[in-house]
This record gives sequence, structure tokens and C-alpha cells, in this order.
Amino acid sequence: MTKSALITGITGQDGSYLADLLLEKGYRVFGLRRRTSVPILENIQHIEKEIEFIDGDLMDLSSLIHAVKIANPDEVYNLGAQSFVGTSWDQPILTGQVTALSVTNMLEAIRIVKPSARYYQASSSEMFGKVVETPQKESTPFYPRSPYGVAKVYGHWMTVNYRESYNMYACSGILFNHESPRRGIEFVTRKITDAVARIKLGLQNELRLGNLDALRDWGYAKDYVECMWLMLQQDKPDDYVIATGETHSVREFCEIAFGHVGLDYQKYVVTDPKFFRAAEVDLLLGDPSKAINKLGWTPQKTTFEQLVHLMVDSDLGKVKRISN
Ligand code: G4F
Repeated sequence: MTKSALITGITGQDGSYLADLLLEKGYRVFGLRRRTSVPILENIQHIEKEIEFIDGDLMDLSSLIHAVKIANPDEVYNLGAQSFVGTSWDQPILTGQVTALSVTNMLEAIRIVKPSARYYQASSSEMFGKVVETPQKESTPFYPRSPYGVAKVYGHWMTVNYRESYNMYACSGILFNHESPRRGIEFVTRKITDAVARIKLGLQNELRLGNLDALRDWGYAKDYVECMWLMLQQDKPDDYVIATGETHSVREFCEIAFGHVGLDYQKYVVTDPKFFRAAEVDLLLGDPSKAINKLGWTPQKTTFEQLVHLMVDSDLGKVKRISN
């Protein structure tokens, strides 16, 4: 029988890759779509006609109840959020409403309409924040460092709580940073690869960044969505860290990205205090052993260097098309 899935955040990087994967697997894919004056469909243009959109908003429980009734999903992937850490200091309350409280809205909609649906919650390595151990694993205590991180901790524990209170199949994927050509331009990796392309093509002179010494465990988003799906195919629901097990600095990312087009990053990157955060997460390094052993997942199908290269190549293509 054809399975159906409901995805929130379907127009984002992860939602779009997950929709690709589920369509390939023969799922009926429903996407929750928030009304915006200008539709943002770039990431899903190629599959727009195959997705069944349902209008709704994560902050509006009645629209989520309606969405679950319409989709009658076997699986729900809750990927929608205010996901930019930097903005969470400017809009802490909105971040709490969208990134934290709406998780309860989604869980409630499922509990009321279809409690047998399997639920995936997009948790984040930002929950580890000022890390208390390295590498970080499922049992590592949380110490979030931003309103975003705090909101994600709430969503994570609500997911665990609904699993334990109502016996729902609810899983939380603690994903470390994951990037791709579909990443939003405000995140540091895309900001760098877009700038590299513009500088190489003579359209920009410099790149202004914040903390170059921050260390992140960066993987490829396309590899990570497979893990979301795997989590919902097990006998029992559980929580998993998804990471590569390698960490690299923002500086290293710059070095490889500029180097890929024959440029020296030191000539173009300028440090600007405007991009420093009120409280920084200095180091993230995940231990994906549980996902490897229990889900049979393979991290680093795409290596760090390959990831940087494919993002630079994609941005070179995009910038050339726009500027011609
Ligand atoms: O790319 P970022 O903005 O990602 P961040 O804050 O690590 O969060 C991302 O990954 C999380 C998973 O751990 C997700 F939950 C979250 O939704 C998001 O996808 O920043 C990465 C690092 C930070 O340390 C930041 O201070 O890069 C540093 N950085 C230095 N200069 C900068 C810049 N970040 C941004 N966005 N812009 C800069 O100019």
C-alpha cells in the first residue's frame, strides 16, 4: 500500500531533499505550506507538481489538525522552524513560538487525529551549546547557548515526553550542521561559497565574517535526510545523533572554498564584529556510533572537502546564470 508522509518545512533545504527521497520511494508526499506574499519554492521547483500542498501554519493548531486529517500520514517529519541561530537573539519570542511551542502543536494534532502516525522531530546539535563533553552523543547533557538552542531543547523533550506519555512512535534526530547548495544564504557555508563565486567572477571584493575559529561537524544534507527516514522504519522509536565525527573551523572552510577556485582566502576575508554572536558555540563534534550501529547509516558518504567543492561549483553556476 502506498505510504503517505506529511512534511513541515518542505521548502527548506532538508524538507526538499526529504521530499525527493520519499517520492523516489513511492510515498504520497504532503507539504504544509505557510502563506507568504511571494512563494519561496526554489528548492522544490523540480517536484512541485508531485507534492500535495496543504495550507497551514505551525503556530495554528487547528490548521495542523486539518493537515493531519487531509494527509492521513503514516509518517510526519517536523522540519519547520525559525532555524537561523543569529536571528534568535533578535526575535527570541517568535523563535520560542515557532521552534519550541509549535512542536507541541504538531504532536497534539497527531495525538488527536492519528496517534499511530510515526513522528520525526528535527532536533539540533545547538542543544549541546557550551559542550560538557566531546564528542557529543545522545547521553551528553544539553547546555544551549542561544534562544534557538533553548527552543530546540524544549521541542526535543516534548518529543520524548509524548513517546513516554502516549506511547507514540516519536523520534528525535539530533542533527549536527548539514549543508548543501540548497542551504539558505544567511548560514556561514553558503555565505562563503556564494561570495567565493562572486569574487571569482569579479562581482564582489571581500567577504565579511564573524568568528573564524568556530568549529563545526559539517555533513551533507542530502546524506542526512536518509537517516530521518531510517529512524521511522525501526521496531522501536528512539533518538539519534547524526554527525560525521569530524570537526572543521570556519577558517578551514574558507581556505578550501577559496582554494578550489585558485584564490587565497586571507586576501578577501575580513573579520567584522557585526557577525559575532552574543554567546558562541565554540566546538561541535558528534559521535554517530548509535546511528551507524542501529540504523546501518553511513556517515561521510560525502567528505568535507567534496561538500565544500560541490557547494562552490553550484554557486559558480548560479552566479554565472544570474549575471549573464
Ligand atoms: O552557519 P551557521 O549560522 O550555523 P549554526 O549557528 O551552527 O546553526 C546551524 O546548525 C545547527 C545544527 O547544529 C542548526 F540547528 C541550525 O538551525 C543551523 O542550521 O554558523 C556556524 C558558525 C557559527 O559559529 C558562527 O558564529 O559560523 C560562525 N560564523 C562566522 N561568521 C558565521 C559568520 N555564521 C554566520 N551565519 N554568518 C557569518 O558571517
